[in-house]
Amino acid sequence: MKILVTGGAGFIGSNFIRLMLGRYPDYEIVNLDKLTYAGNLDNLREVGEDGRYSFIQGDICDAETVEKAMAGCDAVVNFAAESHVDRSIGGPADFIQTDVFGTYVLLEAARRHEVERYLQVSTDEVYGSREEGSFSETDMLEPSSPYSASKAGGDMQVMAYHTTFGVPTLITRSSNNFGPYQHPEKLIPLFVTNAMADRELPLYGSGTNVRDWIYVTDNCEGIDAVLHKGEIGGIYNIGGGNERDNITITRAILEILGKPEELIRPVTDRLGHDLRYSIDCSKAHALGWKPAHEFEEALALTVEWYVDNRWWWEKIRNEDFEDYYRTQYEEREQA
Ligand code: NAD
Ligand code: TDX
Repeated sequence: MKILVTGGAGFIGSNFIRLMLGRYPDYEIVNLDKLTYAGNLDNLREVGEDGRYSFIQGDICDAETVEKAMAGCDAVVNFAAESHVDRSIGGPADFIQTDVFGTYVLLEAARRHEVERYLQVSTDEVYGSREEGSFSETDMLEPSSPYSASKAGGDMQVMAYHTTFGVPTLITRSSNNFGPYQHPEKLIPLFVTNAMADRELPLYGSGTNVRDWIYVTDNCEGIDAVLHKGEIGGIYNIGGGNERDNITITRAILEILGKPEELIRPVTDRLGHDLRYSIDCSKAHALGWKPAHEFEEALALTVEWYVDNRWWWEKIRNEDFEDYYRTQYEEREQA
């Protein structure tokens, strides 16, 4: 099988490429990635020399580039997206462009190339927040942020291309991923790398917002299961079953690193901050997939990875990142 992976230089996409090349000796992977601030070829150092892997730098919104990249591919797995909620609040345009329009460009090409499978990597955030119970795949979408609204827009295009044009689509909606190669703008790597430098941990609002955390390779295995065994036209929730509030995660990180709780700094809340995400994953479980990692152990492994791989994140936490960070937190304090 030859798979076009888009956004493969990001956090989850790079973990997925590694998994697929390791698991399927006769598969080929074409990675199409724009290399935005979030794309990083360091994430794929080990596979760069593999003859079954090729890389194209390009934008999924550019029909000509997509056309060339998809030639000869049997399947498409779309990870490419603007993915950070806080950035979407600061500027939604890139989110609508990539997450909605880019998805449309890929679907058009998938339709023309008659690919066997088009898998859209989506998120549990499209359902919105709920205080009790869990969302199933048939629940309505009530996104809260420009990010989740853009992802929902992408999902809707995917569903329409299946119904109208018969494109063989699949959608996975996963919960919050964590693990190696996650950009330090996101909660866990931000707090780990801040705490390592004895910097404060900016915890939004009351710290009681709940996310369901999944170790990244468990999500990648879920995507693999859906790609190979999912019912065409189907949507599959992929969750870790690890609901934790942010203050619990923060304390756990400090404990692993042996740092004091005085580093926790409550800051003004994120606008439109969803209180709780929760998904029912019985459909994905019925495919034979289950997450393999126990949360506390996987968190400790993740912290250890950031401790051992300063070379990776110190390049990313550069001047541009520190400028972004200052704007984020200065604005929060002033609010
Ligand atoms: P990421 O931000 O780490 O990576 C995104 C990648 O997409 C980057 O390599 C970037 O360069 C690339 N990209 C962005 N715009 C592009 C464009 N126009 N053309 C080509 N490439 C482009 O994101 P991630 O955390 O790895 O998330 C991957 C996917 O999974 C996203 O679709 C995201 O919405 C979804 N998702 C993420 C999580 C999570 O917890 N991280 C949870 C659920 C779903
Ligand atoms: O500095 C912070 N302080 C803080 O309290 C940051 C960056 C986050 N938070 C809170 C906000 C959330 O409640 O931590 C929680 C997790 O935040 P993020 O890491 O930004 O993730 P989230 O907003 O939940 O979205 C993530 O999971 C779903 C990904 O970024 C999305 O791409 C994915 O769809």
